[in-house]
Amino acid sequence: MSETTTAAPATRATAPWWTGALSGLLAAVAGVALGSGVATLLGVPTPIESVGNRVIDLVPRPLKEFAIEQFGTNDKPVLIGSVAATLLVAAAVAGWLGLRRPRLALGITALLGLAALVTAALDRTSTANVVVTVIPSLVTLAVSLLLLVRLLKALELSRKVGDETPAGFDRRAFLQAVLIASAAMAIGGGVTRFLGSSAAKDSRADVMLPQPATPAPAVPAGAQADVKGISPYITPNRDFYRIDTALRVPQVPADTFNLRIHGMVEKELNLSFEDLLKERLVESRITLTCVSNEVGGPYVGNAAWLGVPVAELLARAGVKDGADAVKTTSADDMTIGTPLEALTDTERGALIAIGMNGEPLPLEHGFPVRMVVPGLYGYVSATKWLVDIEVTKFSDFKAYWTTRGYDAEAPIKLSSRIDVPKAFEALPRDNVRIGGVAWAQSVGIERVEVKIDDGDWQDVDLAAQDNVNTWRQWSWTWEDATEGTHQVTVRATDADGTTQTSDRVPIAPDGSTGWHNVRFRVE
Ligand SMILES: Nc1nc2c(c(=O)[nH]1)N[C@H]1C(S)=C(S)[C@@H](COP(=O)(O)O)O[C@H]1N2
Ligand SMILES: [Mo]
Repeated sequence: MSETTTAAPATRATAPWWTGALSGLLAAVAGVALGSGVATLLGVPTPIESVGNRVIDLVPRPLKEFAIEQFGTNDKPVLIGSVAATLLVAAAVAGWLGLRRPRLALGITALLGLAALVTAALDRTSTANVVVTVIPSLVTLAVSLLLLVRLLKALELSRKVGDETPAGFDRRAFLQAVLIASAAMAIGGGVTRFLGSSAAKDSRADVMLPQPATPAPAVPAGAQADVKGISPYITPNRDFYRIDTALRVPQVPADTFNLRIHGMVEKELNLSFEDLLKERLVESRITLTCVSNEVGGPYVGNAAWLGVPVAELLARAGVKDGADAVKTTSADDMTIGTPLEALTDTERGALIAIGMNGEPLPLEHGFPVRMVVPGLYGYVSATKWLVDIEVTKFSDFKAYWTTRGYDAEAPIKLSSRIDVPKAFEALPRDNVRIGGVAWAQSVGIERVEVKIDDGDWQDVDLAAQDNVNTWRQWSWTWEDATEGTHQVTVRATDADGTTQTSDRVPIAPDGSTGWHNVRFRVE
C-alpha cells in the first residue's frame, strides 16, 4: 500500500466507509465459504464449527446450562450464529479501518484466520489427522487475505499527477474484486450445502437390522392415555430430544467401526458392527432422561432400543476383581463413567444399542452404536457414537461432566410432568382434561395425584404400565371446574412407595426435584 510522496493533506479523503466495511465482509465470508467447501470435501469440521467446538469446551458450566435452558435443542444454531455474527462484525470493522490502515486490516484478518487454525488443530470432533483438519482454515486464511488485499487496493484513491485532490477510487477494479469474492462465496457455499458430509448417512442407509432374538413384548393396550395434546407413548425418532456437545454430528461409518472392550478384563474384545449384528439382539423399551431436565422439562423420551446386552459382552471379556466403573468413550472423545454393577446386572438390561424404534440409530442419536442404561441419567450412561469401553475404577479417572460440577453417579430421579394443559392455555369448563407422564425407571410408577390450586390431592387415572423402565401416562378430568385462572400440580409415587418431594433443587449436581405445576384458564 504505497503512500504518495506529495505532502498528505491534514485529513485524507478516502473511499466511502461502507466500501471498506463491505470489502472486509466479502473477504471474510468468501474465505469462510471456500474453507467450508474444502472441509466438506475432506469430511472434517468447517472453520466456524471448529471455533464453536472450542467455545463449547471453554464456556463455564453455568453459561452452558443457561444456553441449554434458553435455547434448548436450538443451542447449536444459536452458537454457530453467534460465532458467525462476531466474525462478520470483526471483518467489517477491519475492512473499514483498512481504508486508512490496510496493514491493520490484514493483521486483524490474519489473527481471525489463525484463531480458526488453532481451534481446528485442537478439534476433538474429528478423528482425521491434524494436517487434514487444519487445511480448511488455511484455505480460509489465504483466501481472505488475498481478497482483502485486492479489494483494498482497488479502493485506494488514485491521484492525477501533480494534483492534490484524489481522483476517486478504481471502481472497475473494485467491482471486479467484488465479483471474484462473490464467486468464491457461491462455490464454497454450494459445495458445503449440496455435498454435505454423507459417508455416515450412506452407511446408515445400507444397514439392515436383523430381527431381535428377544423382541420387546407388544405395547400394552391402554399405555397411551386418551388426552388431546399429551406426549405420544413412544417418542418418534425425529421428535426425540437431543443433548450432546457435538456441534457437528460425529461421522462414524459402520464399515470402519470398531468397539474395543478392555481395561480390567481377562481378555480384550474388539467387535466390528457386523460382529454386533451377529450377537444375541434384544429389543426393549426404555425411557431416557437428561440430568439437564428441569421440573416439567422436555428432555425425556421413550423409545424401543435394539441392542446387545452389555452384561453378556462384559462376561465374555471377564471382569477382574477390584473394578467398580466402566469408562466409555465416543468417537468425539466424550467420556462417560458408569457404575460397573449397572452394566453387569442382567436384570437392569443395559444395551449396546444399534437400533431405535425399528431403525438404525439416527446420526444425531449415536449412529452406529451407543449405550442405553435404564435408570441412569444420560450423562453417566448413554454414550453416543460409542467406540471404547474400559473396565476400570472410579478413583482412576474423571469423566467429562464430572470435571464440570456433576456427580460421578446419578440415578434418574422419580418425576412427573403435566403435558396438558400448556401454560396459560384456556380450556372449556365442561371439558377440563388434564394429562401427562411420570417416570421412576427401574422401579415403576404406582400412583399419580393432582391438585387444583390449594385443594386436596386427587388420584388420577393411570394408563397401563408398560415396564418398570418406561414412563407411565396419566389423565384426569376436573368434573366441577370453575371459571377463572387456576393452577394444577402433580406428584407421583413409585412402586416402592416413595412420593416425589416438593423440594425444588436445580439440575446440578445430580438432577432436579420438585413438583411440576401449570397455570391455566377455565372459560
Ligand atoms: N458422545 C456423546 N454422547 C452423549 C452425550 C454427548 O455429549 N456426547 N450426551 C449425553 C447426554 S447428557 C444425554 S442426556 C444423552 C442424550 O441422548 P439423546 O441425544 O439421544 O437423547 O446422550 C448422552 N451421550
Ligand atoms: Mo444429559
